[in-house]
Amino acid sequence: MLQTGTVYKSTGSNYRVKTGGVFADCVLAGKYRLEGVKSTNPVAVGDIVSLHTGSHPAVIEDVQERRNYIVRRATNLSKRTHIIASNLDRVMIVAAIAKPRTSTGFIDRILVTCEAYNIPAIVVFNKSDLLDEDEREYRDELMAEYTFLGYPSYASNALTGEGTDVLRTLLKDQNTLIIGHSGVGKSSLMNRIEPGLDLRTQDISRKHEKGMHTTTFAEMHDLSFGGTVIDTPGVKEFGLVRMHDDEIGDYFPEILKLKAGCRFNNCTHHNEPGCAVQAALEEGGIADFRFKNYLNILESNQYQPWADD
Ligand SMILES: Nc1nc2c(ncn2[C@@H]2O[C@H](COP(=O)(O)OP(=O)(O)OP(=O)(O)O)[C@@H](O)[C@H]2O)c(=O)[nH]1
Ligand SMILES: [Mg+2]
Ligand SMILES: [Zn+2]
Repeated sequence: MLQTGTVYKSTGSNYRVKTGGVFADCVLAGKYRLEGVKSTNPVAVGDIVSLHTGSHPAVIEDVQERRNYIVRRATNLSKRTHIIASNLDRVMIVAAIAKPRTSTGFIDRILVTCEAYNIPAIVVFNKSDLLDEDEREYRDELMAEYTFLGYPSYASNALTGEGTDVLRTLLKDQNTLIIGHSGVGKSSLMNRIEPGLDLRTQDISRKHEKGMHTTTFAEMHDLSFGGTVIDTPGVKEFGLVRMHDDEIGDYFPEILKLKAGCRFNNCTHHNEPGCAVQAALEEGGIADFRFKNYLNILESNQYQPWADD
């Protein structure tokens, strides 16, 4: 019998799919194993699939077209892409100013990907208890800028629960992807918001072991108050897929807004004459760090292989 279900977890060879209120362990039909060339994972968490439940394990026969997805290159300069999750209502980037530090370059690469698929994004600066006065001031500046740009930003402390009430209201009845570096407290935050989840978090005694991921696979969890969250293993870098040079600015809302004033309609706002973005930059109308991150993405874009080469 063919049933429809949602992928909650994938280990690469096995899939946990929720169908009709129960979970089924599944494998992929052969055709997907052959087709999975461009993407390292033809089936991702969040996918809606058709499955045969008559056999053990059940077999995933088909994947419905994705409403949207978050993709990154599997490794640096790799043509292969990895779909982190699909069919999302929101992306929640969890960042930390320190221990471990999250750069704005990393945040902005994820935001560019969210913009490309029109997925609303928020930024949560966790570990607020670890900040000194200067760091707190810096954090507040970043929060104000991102909120101004349309990415509401929040401060939190997963150990005390400070700042988590508002996050709970944002997660309610939505499918939210949680993403960020390893150790920023993604799983700890989820445990605070929904104590029943009881996700594994990093042992304090292991905190200096680099490259250790406490969460090892992306996994979707139901929230008792409605909605789902997808907790993911920390990502060190977020490799973008290749874009057209003059497309990148469209994924920076403040640049997109000015683009109509540029002399050339394919302006990359780099060194073209009559550029409205350059003019705004000189007058302080665009945050320096955002423009720097834009230029970095523009500059590295030429070295990226097209995903579908
Ligand atoms: N001081 C402080 N420590 C925190 C906070 N949030 C989490 N931690 C600690 O930071 C460590 C990492 O937390 P995790 O929740 O495992 O981090 P993660 O982002 O899920 O990491 P990965 O699963 O590896 O991607 C744990 O020891 C937590 O107890 C916070 O707000 N303040
Ligand atoms: Mg985790
Ligand atoms: Zn321009």
